[in-house]
Amino acid sequence: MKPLVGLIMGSRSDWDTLRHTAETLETLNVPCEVEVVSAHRTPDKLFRYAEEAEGRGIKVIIAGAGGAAHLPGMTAAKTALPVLGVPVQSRTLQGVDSLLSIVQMPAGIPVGTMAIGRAGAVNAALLAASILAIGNPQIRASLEEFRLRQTEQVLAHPDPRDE
Ligand code: RP5
Repeated sequence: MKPLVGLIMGSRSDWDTLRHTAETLETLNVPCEVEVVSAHRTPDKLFRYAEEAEGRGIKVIIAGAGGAAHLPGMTAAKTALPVLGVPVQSRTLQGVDSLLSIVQMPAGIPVGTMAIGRAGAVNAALLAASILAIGNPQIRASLEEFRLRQTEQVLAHPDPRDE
């Protein structure tokens, strides 16, 4: 299956967080490509990636980065595809730096900013799937199934003391 989501991250060290995005997309049967693309260390590659993604059939880009996290914003500046940004929890500032770098885009170039860390990584996959589901009944069905299972799981274990 041709990838519909482009999952990029600033460093291999971001994979611990962004693997939750890849795993959630896999659960939903949404094909994705995964690549390290750094705004700072490989700026030319970033431009190429953002310019070529749509032509390859990518519909949504998820970009995760930490610290001075320019990757989502710079990617969004070079493509008309929707870009979702995942702030990676940094060691020094616990990801508040990443969050503010990603969320505070000046008017004109939007980045859909998610929560810091794992929650944001999972939700980026779910939001990308929701966007894709507009024109794809299979992905819509996968999303509905995911929510149903989640609800059932909570209802099946109401006592927090149970294992
Ligand atoms: C950012 O710098 C990356 O997204 C990563 O979160 C952070 C640290 O990168 P490494 O020094 O671990 O490669 O560009």
